[in-house]
Amino acid sequence: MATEYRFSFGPWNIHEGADPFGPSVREAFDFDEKVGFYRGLGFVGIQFHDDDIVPDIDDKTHAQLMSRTKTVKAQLDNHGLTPEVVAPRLWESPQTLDGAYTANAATERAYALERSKRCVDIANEIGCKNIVLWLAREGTYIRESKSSSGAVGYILDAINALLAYDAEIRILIEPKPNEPMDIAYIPTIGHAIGLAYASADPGRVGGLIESAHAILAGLEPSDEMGYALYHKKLWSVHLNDQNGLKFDQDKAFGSVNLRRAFNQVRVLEENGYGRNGEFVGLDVKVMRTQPRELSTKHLLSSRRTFLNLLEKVRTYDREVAQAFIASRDYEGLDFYILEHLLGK
Ligand code: 3MF
Ligand code: MG
Repeated sequence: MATEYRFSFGPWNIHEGADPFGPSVREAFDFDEKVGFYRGLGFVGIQFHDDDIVPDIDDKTHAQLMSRTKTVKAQLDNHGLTPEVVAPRLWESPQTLDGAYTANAATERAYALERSKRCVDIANEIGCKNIVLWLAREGTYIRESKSSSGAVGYILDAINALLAYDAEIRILIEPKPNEPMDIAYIPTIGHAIGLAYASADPGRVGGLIESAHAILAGLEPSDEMGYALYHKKLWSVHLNDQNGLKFDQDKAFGSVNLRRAFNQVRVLEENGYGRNGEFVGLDVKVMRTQPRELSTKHLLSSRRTFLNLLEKVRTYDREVAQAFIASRDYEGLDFYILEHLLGK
């Protein structure tokens, strides 16, 4: 039976176009409008930051968090949407200037853990077991400011504390090698999976791979995915594209390198990704030049590109490929794939 893929994105993927050099260029869609777009674009899953669900979390009581979460849950039910993941936003508070779990100040590390526990409470209330940790500020601008070995211990302590806080949640580490930090402590999926095995409950710690983050680490995203799939730890993906080593671009999936995108789809498909309920998540940004009423096209096209490439994965002739492999004619295989992708 062919996998029926389910797709997700986060509300931040519909945005106003601000970048570090210029302000917003489009009026925002409010959250209610955004949740209304999902089904029409072909998406059934929604990714969240904790404060996408409850704005200004730090100023609210537990009762207020739960009440706002219930409202959002009702909206999701109305639209037939599943909350795929919830991620604590640990990079905007004045208390995470020096990192979150790895801040040098104990009070700041305590804040980060407390905020993460609130994220778990929100996830529970909305009916989601997947907590994503994008370790945005766990790293350094200069090496001498922290202990790199000690930092690993701090991150692991936080993960273990969250596993102990809730017996059901799973933690998905989303590695990224840089930005906002000069250098991050958990730059690749190999690092993340090392932490998973060192944790108090390895079966509940896995990863989320973003294509652009792997590319920024100088790595091939499909191989990174294969590595995590072997360990049965690829629990989500953020598909997108990236034009070389520069700022994190979050371009539409396949828009820079179609063959690299083809190989991500191939590895997911060949390893049964999605059969245990995993979503095909996107993390894409629309171009700053795009008019507001056309500012969801990157989502539509990224999903369509996945499906178009899926057809290419399902229709390339394995016997032909196998014959090239058996005779070690990789030049032949290379050209066969190119012609297949070009529809020849
Ligand atoms: C940063 C990212 C983030 C994370 C998101 C979920 C804005 O490079 O990719 O998206 O995916 O915060 O943790
Ligand atoms: Mg991402």
